[in-house]
Amino acid sequence: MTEQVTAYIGLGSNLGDRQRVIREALDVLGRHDQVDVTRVSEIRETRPLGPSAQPDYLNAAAEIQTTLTAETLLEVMMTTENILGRTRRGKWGPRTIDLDLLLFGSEIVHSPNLIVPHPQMHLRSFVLGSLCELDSALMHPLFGEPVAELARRLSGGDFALNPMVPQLVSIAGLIGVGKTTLMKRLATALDADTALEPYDTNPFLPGVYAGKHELALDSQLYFLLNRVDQLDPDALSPDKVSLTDYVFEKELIYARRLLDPDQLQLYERVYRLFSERVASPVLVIYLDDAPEQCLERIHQRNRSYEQSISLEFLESLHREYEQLFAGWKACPVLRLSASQVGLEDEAALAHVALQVKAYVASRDCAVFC
Ligand code: A4P
Ligand code: MG
Repeated sequence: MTEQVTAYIGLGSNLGDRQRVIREALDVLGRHDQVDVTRVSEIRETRPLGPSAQPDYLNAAAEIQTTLTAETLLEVMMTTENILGRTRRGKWGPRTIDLDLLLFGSEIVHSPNLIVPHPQMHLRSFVLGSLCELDSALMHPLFGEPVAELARRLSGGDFALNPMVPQLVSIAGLIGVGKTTLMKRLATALDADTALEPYDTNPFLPGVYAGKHELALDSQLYFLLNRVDQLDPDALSPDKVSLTDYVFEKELIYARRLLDPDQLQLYERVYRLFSERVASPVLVIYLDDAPEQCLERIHQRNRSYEQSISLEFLESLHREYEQLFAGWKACPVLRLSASQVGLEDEAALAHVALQVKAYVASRDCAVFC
């Protein structure tokens, strides 16, 4: 018999008497003499992740104490599913009961039958919400982050790893915050492709910064078309992670700041046409810092045409970025403060790289993808 461990199990049902099946699953688990069900979250109704033509789910999470090993616990969970007459229609199709082993103490397991922590729990609000209810400070042992932080990154959404789309990770944040530096360092750590912001090839940009307002539309269109080329799904690697040091939506933020109303109207029409063609990121890294700090870096790096940028301009951009990511539903947002990933801090970078890997699909994630 092994030492007592606190583990967390996710329960889901979207066929039959969902409430009753979840209660029965908890009863059956609790009757095992090496399993104690100590706490159960609320049972909540959730929209199906995956094929949408199936009934809504009921989901919950349970905290248990057990002296079983993780492997044996999984067997007990599968037997429980069978006792309850689990039926399942296809991969990610409707099922009477599904039991997932989410966490097993702080153990990290990677065997052919079992992966713990559950490899997609950090992508699912319906899992993290229930865990937060039980203990929002509960640590995810691989991420070294509390489940409340992982939940915040999802803004209530549920996501799935999908190796069939480009694994685009976009880094966003203010001018001078350190996006490009972070991108290059991450590219090495992840063996990723990069697409650099074409700021130094934009022939109109120095003029715009120097106050030539009539060049603003040209400059914005130049950036837009470059990004459309870079984010063409067919141009992005099917095998590697692709990193960019911008999000496509940034273009609208800048356009609203820099264009007059007639220019903006025209620009928005072009923007909308192209926005449907570009790849969406599977993860955004929002690198944040105080506008004052960014201005200091802009002065330090001393690109002549940037020296007229004011603190007010950076502050208003900052507000726009905050607003953009407060309501961002398209993918998880990993928020980092620039001081967290300091230039020389290799351990901090490795920690970020490890987390990024968990949000991108790889060819070897066949069990769960
Ligand atoms: N396996 C490996 N690690 C684990 C683990 N930590 N917990 C292996 C459980 N099983 C694990 O599982 C397939 C194999 O995964 C098992 O043989 C086990 O050895 P399964 O339960 O037989 O298959 P499944 O449930 O069809 O697939 P999977 O990948 O478990 O699906 P999920 O992740 O459970 O997703 N939407 C909402 N709103 N709520 C839901 O609960 N659930 C799913 C299914 C889809 N959409 C949903 C929900
Ligand atoms: Mg399952």
